Amino acid sequence: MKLVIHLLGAVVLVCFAVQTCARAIGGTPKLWIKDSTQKPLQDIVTWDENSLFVRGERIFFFSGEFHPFRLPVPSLYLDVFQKIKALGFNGVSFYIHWALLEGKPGEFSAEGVFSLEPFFEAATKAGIYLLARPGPYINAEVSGGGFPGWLQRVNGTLRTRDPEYLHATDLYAKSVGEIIAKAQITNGGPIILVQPENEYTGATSDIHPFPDPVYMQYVEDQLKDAGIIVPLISNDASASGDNAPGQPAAVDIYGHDGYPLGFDCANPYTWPDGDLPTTWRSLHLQQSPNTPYSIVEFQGGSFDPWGGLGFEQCSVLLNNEFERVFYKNDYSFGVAIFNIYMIFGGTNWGNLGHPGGYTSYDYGSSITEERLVTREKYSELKLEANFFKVSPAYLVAERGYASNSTWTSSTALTVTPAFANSTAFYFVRHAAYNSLESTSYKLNVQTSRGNFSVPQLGGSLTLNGRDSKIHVSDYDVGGLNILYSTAEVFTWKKYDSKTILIVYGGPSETHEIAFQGSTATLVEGSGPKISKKKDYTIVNWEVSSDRKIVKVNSDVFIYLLDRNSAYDYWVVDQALHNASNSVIVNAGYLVRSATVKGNTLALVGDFNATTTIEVIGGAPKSLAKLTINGHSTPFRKDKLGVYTAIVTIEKPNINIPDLSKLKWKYLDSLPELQSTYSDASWTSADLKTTYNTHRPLTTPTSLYSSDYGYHTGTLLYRGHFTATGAEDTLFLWTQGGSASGTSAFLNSTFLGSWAGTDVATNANSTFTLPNLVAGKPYVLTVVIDNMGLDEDWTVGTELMKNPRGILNYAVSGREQSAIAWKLTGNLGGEDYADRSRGPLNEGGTFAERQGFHLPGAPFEAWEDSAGPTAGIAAAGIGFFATAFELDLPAGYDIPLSFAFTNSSDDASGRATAYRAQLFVNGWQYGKYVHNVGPQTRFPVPEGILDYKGTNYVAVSLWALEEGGAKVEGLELVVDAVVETGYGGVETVKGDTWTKRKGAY
Ligand code: IPT
Repeated sequence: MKLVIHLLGAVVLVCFAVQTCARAIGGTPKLWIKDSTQKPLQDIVTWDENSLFVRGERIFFFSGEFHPFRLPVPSLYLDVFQKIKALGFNGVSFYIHWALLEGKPGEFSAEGVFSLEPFFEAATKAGIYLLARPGPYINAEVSGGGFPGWLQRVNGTLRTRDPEYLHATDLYAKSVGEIIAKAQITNGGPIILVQPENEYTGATSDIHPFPDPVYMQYVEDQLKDAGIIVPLISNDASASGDNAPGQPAAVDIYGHDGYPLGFDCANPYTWPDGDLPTTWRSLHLQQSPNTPYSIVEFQGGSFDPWGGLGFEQCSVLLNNEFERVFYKNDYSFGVAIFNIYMIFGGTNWGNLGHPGGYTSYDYGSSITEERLVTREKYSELKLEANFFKVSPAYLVAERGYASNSTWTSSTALTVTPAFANSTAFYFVRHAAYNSLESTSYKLNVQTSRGNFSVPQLGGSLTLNGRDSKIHVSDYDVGGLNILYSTAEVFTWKKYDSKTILIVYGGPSETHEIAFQGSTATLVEGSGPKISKKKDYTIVNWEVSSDRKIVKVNSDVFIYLLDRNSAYDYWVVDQALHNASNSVIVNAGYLVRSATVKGNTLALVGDFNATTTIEVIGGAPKSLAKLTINGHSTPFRKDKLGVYTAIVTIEKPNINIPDLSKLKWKYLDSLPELQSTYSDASWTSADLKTTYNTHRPLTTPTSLYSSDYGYHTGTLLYRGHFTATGAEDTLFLWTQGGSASGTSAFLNSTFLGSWAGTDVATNANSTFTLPNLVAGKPYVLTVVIDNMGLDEDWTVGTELMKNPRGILNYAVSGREQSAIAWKLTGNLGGEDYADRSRGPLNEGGTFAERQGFHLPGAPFEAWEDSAGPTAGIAAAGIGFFATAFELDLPAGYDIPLSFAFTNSSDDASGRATAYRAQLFVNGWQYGKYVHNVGPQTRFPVPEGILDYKGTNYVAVSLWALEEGGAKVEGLELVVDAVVETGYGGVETVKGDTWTKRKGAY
C-alpha cells in the first residue's frame, strides 16, 4: 500500500477509486452554458452531440494509447498499428515527450528515432486515425511529466500564465505544432484530433484562477497558430466540465479520463465497492451536451512503481473481466470517443521515465511489451470493438435510465438501455458491480413483434460473476431483422452470395436469438432448439465449444460460438477506412491483412501454432488461389462455401548465445577514486544562488544538477577540501527520486552508501571519516542515481522542480564553505554528445561520458573478464562489455529479453545492494536495482538488437557495499516464437563510438 501516494500527489489519490473526485480535484462541476457549440475550422472532421464525422461519415473513434517514444524502432510502428487495427479499432492516441525533443532550450530537434513522420506514415498505412497529444505537459509516467529538466530553472510557476514559463514552451509548441499540422487529415495525414495540455484539472489553493483560462487559451492558440485546424479535445482528469464549450478557453470537444480501479496491483482480485462510475452520462449532459461523449483516457492497465509487483499482476487486475464490466458501463453512457490507456505500453528505455516507474512500461496492457497479443484482454477487446463497427445504431441511440426492475426478472441486475428507432441495446451488469454471484434472469425485450420475456424456449439467462452483457433487439443484420439476441454479437457481414452473423456466449450459458426469417435449419453442430412462430423463428441453445451454425432462409448463416472460440475470429478490412468488403476468418493468433485480387485471396498473419484456417466470408466466389504470408496454400471448400486451409508451423532453430560463455571485457568505471584522476574539466558548482524557485538553497553554492544542465542518469560530485584534522563525519542529504541510491568515498576510501528503497525519494546519511591529516588535501566523491524528474500533476506544487543532487551536507568540525564542489552528469549536459539517442539516454558515469556504451567502443583493449557475474570485489562501478552475432531466421517474430537472476537474498532476507544498467548497441534498455526490484527481465526489441549481425552489449555494475557485488546470472532469453507475415524490421542505426573530445 506504500506505493502510489508519492507518485501523482495525494490530491489525485482521492480520485483513484471514487467518481466523486470532481469535487476533490476540479472544484464544483461546471454546468454548460447555452449556445456553446464551437464551429469546426475545416469540413473533414466534424461532430454533433453523438459522435465525430470523418468526411461526413459518422464514426465511433475507438482508440488505444501508444507512445512512439517508448518504441524507438520506427519499422515496428506498423506492427503495433496492425495489431491495434486488428482489434477492430480505428484510432490511436499518442503523447509527445518534450524533454526528448528540446534537450537544450532553443534547440528543437525531432530527427531519427524521434522523428514523428514515420509514425504518421505507419498509421496511414494501417488505416488508423490519430489523436495527437503534445502537452506541453503530458504526465505519462515520463521524466518531468514531459517537461525538460531545464524547466527547473524557469522563474515562474509551471502550467500557469507566468510569462517565463509560457515563453519556455513557445519553440516546442510551434515546432511540434507545425509537425502535427502537416499530418492533419486536411493535408492527407492521419491526425483528426489534437489535445492541448493534459488533465489541466488539479491545482493548489494559491493558484487563482484555476483552471486558468489565460494559460489554457495560450496553449490552444499556440497550436492554432502552428496551423492546427482539426478539432481540439480536452482531457479533464475527472468529469468536471473544465474548458468545455461555453466555458472560458473552451476546446471544441470536451473529454475526461477515468481510472476507476486505480493503480494498486497488489490485490488483483479486489474490486472495491463503489468503484464503477454511474454519473458520467448525466454529468455529460450538464457539462457538454453538444459534443460527443468522450473518454480520452480510460484505464487499460496500470503503471507499477519500484518495488511493485510486476506487470503480470496488473494485467490480472485490469483483465478481460475488467474490460467486460467497466468498458460496457462506458458504452452504456454512449461513449463515442474512447481511448484505452495504454493499448501498448512499451519501454522506458534511456532514462525517459519518472522515478515512480522502472524500465518496463508494459502497463499490463492488451498488447504486451514484447508486442505479443496473448493476453485474454486483447481478445475480449476485439469482440467489443468489432460489435460497434457493425452496430451504427449505437451512435445515435438515446440513452435510457439504469434500472434494477424494468428490464430483467432480477433486482440483482442493473440494465441501462439505449434506443435508436426500433433497435434497442440492453447493457446488463450486476447492481453490485463487483458481485461474484451467478445470477439467473429473464430479459424483458420490447420488439416490433411484441414484448417478450426471454428466453422463451426454456432455461434462463445467467450473468456469471464479474461480467456484463450487451443484449440487442430489432437489430438489423443486412436486411434480416434480429428480433432479439441474448448472445452477444461479434460481427456480421452481408456479402453478394450470403450473410454471416457471428454471436457468442460464455461457457454453458443458455442463449436465445429470434429473427424474422422464414426457414431455419441447423447445418453444423447439435443441440439447439429451433421453434417457428407465426412470423419469426427462435433458436435456443446451451453454449459449448462445439460450434453450431444455423442457416436462415437460403443465404444467412448464424454462427453460435462460445467466447473462447470467438477469440480466434478476425474481421479484416481490405480498405483503410471502409468495412464494406471485409473478410471474416477463423485463424488463431493474428490476422493482419486480407486482399482479394481476381480469384486470389492473400492473407497475412501470425501463427504461434499449427492452425486450421477457415475463410468464413469475403473470399472470391470461385477461389483459385490462397496465399498465406505469400505462400500458395492448398485449400478445400466445404458445403457451406467456407474455405479451409492448414498452416503448419515448424519451430525454427534458434541460436542464442549463452552470455556466460562469451568473452567479456572489463573497465573500472569509477576511476575518480584514483589519486591520478583529474576533475579539471568538471563543472564547478559555483552558483551562489539557484535558479530553482521551488526549494531554497541550504548550501553555500547550488548543488542542484539541473542548475548546471545535468538532468538525467547517474550524477557525480567531487568535494575538495584541505583537512584540519578535526573532521569526523560526513553528512549528506541526497535526492534522486524513488529507489535512488548514493555512495560516498573519501579519496579512494569507501565511506558508505544509501542503498535506496522503493519509496524514499531522498536520504540523509552520515558517514564516519577516517583520521584526516591536517594540511592535506582530500576529495570526496559522491555518486547519486537520478531516477528521472518528478511529474507536475497538481499545478502549483512545482514538484517537477524537485532538485536532484546534494540538498545539504556537513563535514563535522568544518564550515560548509570549506568544501569546494564540482559535479558532472552526462558529457556535455544539455549539449549532449549522442544526438541519435537523445538527451536522456546516457548518464554521468565514466564509461558513459567516454561513450563506451556505444558500438565501436575500444573494448577489445580492456581487461579480460568473465563478465558481470564475476562482479567487482569492492564498492565502486565496473563496466563489462561483450559482442556477439545473431542470425535469427527471417519470417519469425522472436522477442528476446535479458534476464537477471535474483535469488540471492541472503539468509536475513537482505539483498546485496547493487544497480546495473544494460546497454544494447548503445541504447540503455534496462535499469536494474537488485535490492529494490521488481523488474529482472528486460525485453529488447528487434531493431535495437540486430537479428542478423553483431550486437554490442554492455553492463554497468554499481556495487554499493564494501564487499562489492556480482550479478548472479544474466541470460538472453527467447520470449516467444511466432511465425509472422510482418517483414522488414530494420535495425536502428544509432551513432557509433568515436573518441570524444574533452571527455573526462
Ligand atoms: C493520467 C495521465 O493523464 C496519464 O498521462 C497517465 O499518467 C495516467 O494517468 C496513468 O498512467 S492521470 C489520472 C490517473 C489522474
